[in-house]
Amino acid sequence: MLSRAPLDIPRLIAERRRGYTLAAPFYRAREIFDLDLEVIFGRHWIFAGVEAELPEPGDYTRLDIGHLSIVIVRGDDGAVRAFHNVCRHRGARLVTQEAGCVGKLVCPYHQWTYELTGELIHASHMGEDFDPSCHGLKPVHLRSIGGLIFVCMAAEAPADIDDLAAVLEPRLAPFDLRNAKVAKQVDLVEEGNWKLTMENNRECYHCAGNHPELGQSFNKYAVGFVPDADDLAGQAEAAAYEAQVAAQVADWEARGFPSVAVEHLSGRATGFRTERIMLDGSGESQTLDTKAACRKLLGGLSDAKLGGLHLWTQPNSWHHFMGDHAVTFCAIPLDPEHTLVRTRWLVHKDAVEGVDYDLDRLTEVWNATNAQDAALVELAQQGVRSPAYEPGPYSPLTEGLVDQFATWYVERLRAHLG
Ligand code: 3BY
Ligand code: FES
Ligand code: FE
Repeated sequence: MLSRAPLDIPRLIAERRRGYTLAAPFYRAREIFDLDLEVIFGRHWIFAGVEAELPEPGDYTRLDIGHLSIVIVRGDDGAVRAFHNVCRHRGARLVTQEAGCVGKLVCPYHQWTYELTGELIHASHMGEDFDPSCHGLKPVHLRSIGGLIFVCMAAEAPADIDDLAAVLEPRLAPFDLRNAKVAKQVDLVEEGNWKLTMENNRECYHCAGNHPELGQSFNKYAVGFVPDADDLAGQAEAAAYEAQVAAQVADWEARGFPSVAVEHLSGRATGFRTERIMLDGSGESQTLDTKAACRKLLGGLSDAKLGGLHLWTQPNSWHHFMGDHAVTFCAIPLDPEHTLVRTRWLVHKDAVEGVDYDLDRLTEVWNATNAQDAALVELAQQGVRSPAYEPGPYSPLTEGLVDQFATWYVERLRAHLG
């Protein structure tokens, strides 16, 4: 049998050069994938979904990340909680459906029954000495920030989630996402490592060549493009755009919509970046004609021309919040070379399909863009499988956020390994 020396992960981490893509094993090796689950997904705040998918008490969703499985459920008191999806009897998987609505959580194996608060309320034949109060479901940390659900499976969760909450709550408040509804959810499995999915998301270097639909609603300058030093026409165009942005941002801020960029992407456990960017055309939405896709605006908004509030979080999400709808994206590693990208489109809870919005029009830009991104991620994965692959340089002009992602990732592994 062929034997292979174990991967020297600390050496691979030490050898990572800032400004360069990661070495191939980071995108391929089972050992590193397992470490990613343990350290990155097991100990950091992960974007898990939205409150809007759990409108009623008893509504739950299951989220599997590798061998980790959690259930997120709304209690009778209206609070949303998360638990490890592991029965406290003999450890069976408790919730087997992806989503549903229940009165109690009942284990299919021997019917141990848990309250929606995790408390064990029924376990037959366990004898007199059995103490149900010691056998409640194991809780998972959960924070809802403006209706976005973040979970952390570590015993002690990183405290800097507070910074994300402080920045984001006021930005998201006008959209009232807790009372929105999920108009559509689409799951897409990308044929690539989760880090290639995230790297692809963190740059728009690829947008001009690949995203004609997305290109209708925002241009390269809106997402960090910087022209080369000798491109004088580009420099002038960028300067004109910057002036327009400054005026627009000042107007938004004056009207009570925080918009300036806030960036804490690396050097901390809970990395994030947010900025309200200008949209092209009528400036309302990421639709083919740049006009609102939903007639009923989110929250109590009266003006759709609010640009797009972007949010990027390490390690696994990105979002666009507009006056008429919001789109959230959640990346979940499936195995070293496959990643689930779950996209949710949110509209006002009273918006009626076919009356206030047309589902195809609402979803067409990002359905097209996601398919294009999936094809690019697959190409990248195919490339890193070749022995000819070696870490390549990120563009200092347009791929700064990609470098921040890779840097954050390596920092977190380094912090864990000591
Ligand atoms: O969704 C994003 O945030 C980035 C920027 C534009 C393209 N890309 C998918
Ligand atoms: Fe759940 Fe037995 S394993 S009731
Ligand atoms: Fe893309």
